[in-house]
Amino acid sequence: MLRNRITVTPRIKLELRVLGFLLILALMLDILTANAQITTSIIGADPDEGFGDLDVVSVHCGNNTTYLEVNITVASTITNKTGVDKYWAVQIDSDLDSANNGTWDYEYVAVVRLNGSGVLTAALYNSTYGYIEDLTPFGGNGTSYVGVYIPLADIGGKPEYYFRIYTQNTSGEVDHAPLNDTSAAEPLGDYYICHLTVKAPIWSVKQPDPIGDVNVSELDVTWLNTTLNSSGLYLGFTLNGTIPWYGGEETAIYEFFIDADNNTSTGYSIGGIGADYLVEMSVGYIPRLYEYTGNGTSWSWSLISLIDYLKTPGGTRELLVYVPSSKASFSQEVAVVGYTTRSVDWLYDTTSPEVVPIPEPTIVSIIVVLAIIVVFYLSKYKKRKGE
Ligand SMILES: [Ca+2]
Ligand SMILES: [Ca+2]
Ligand SMILES: [Ca+2]
Ligand SMILES: [Ca+2]
Repeated sequence: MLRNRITVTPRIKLELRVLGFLLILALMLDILTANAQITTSIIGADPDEGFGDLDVVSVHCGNNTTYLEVNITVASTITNKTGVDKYWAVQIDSDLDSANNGTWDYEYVAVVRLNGSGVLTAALYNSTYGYIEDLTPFGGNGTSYVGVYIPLADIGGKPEYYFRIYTQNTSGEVDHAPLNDTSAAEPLGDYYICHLTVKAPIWSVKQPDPIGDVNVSELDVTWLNTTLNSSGLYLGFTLNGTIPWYGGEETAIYEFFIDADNNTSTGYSIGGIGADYLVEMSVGYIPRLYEYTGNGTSWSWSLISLIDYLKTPGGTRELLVYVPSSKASFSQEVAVVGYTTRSVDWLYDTTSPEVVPIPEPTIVSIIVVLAIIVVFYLSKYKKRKGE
C-alpha cells in the first residue's frame, strides 16, 4: 500500500531531471566563482637570472573566502622536456614565527609540477614534505606563469602568510625568491608577505618633508606619518619616487629612529632625539627592529625581531611598518626621526623629529576611573558620617 503512495509520473521525472541539472549547474558555478572571484596583486619581484622558465621574476597572491591563490611569473615561456620534471614551490610560514626566530620556518609547501609529457599537477605538503592533498594548478606549458589554489582552511585560515619560492628540475634547485643574497650584512630568512586583509592606519601625526632635498627620488621623503596606540606604533614614509623591488642596501635603506621615552639622555643621539629603537629596511628585505645598546654616540644596535610591512612596498611610493607593543615598550609620548640612504654613495634624506602623542584613554577607561573616584569619595563621606 505504502509503496504505491509515491508513484513517479513522467512529470515528476522531468522535474527531478531539471532539479538535478540545476544542482550540477549551481555546483559548477560555485567552483567557477570560487576561483574567478580572486583578484591577485604583486607581492614580490626577483631579477631575471637567466634560468628561463624556472626563473622567478614576480609573485602574486590573492584570496576569496575559500582559496588562497599564489601565482608565479617566470622569465620565459614554459615548455616541457621529455625525461625532465620541473617544479615551482611555495613554502608557507603560516604561524609567522620566522619573524621572531630570524630563521626561515615554514609549515606547508605547495608544489606545482610539470612532467616530461607536459602534464601539470600540484599538491600540498607539510614541512617534512609529507603529502596532504592534491591542489588545482593553472598556467604551465605555453604560458609564462604557474599558479595554484590552496584551500585556506587547510593552511590555518590566517590573515597573512610569509612565502619563500624556489624552483627545481631533475638535477636540483634552480632559483630562489626573494633573492638569496648571501652578501647582505644579515642574510636572515627573508620572505614575501601575503596580506589577506590590509589594515591601513589612520595617521595621528602627518609631517611634510621638503621635496628635492636629495636627488634620488626613492630616497626623497615627502611625508613622515605616525600613529601610537595601545597595540603599537605605526610608521609611514611617503616618497617622491617608487620604492625598488630588490637591490639591498646598495639601492635604498629606509630607517625610522624611535625615541620611545621622548628623552634625549637615553638612546642614540640623532636629529635632536635619543633613539632607543631603530626600524630599518633594506630594499628587498623584511624590516628589522633593533634596540640601542651603545653609549649615545656609538653605532651599536641589537636585533630584536623582523617586523611586518603593512602593504607591499615594492613599486609603490609608500613604506608602512608596524612595531607591536609586544616587541618594544613605549613608556611616554614617542619622537621619531626618518632617515633614508643607500650604501653605494651614502646620499641621504633626513626629517625633523616628529612627536607622537601618547594614546588618549578610551571612553571605557575614563568611565572606570571616574567610577573608582566616586566610590572612593562616597566611602570617605560615609566614614565621616559614621564618626
Ligand atoms: Ca629570478
Ligand atoms: Ca612557522
Ligand atoms: Ca625630502
Ligand atoms: Ca630616549
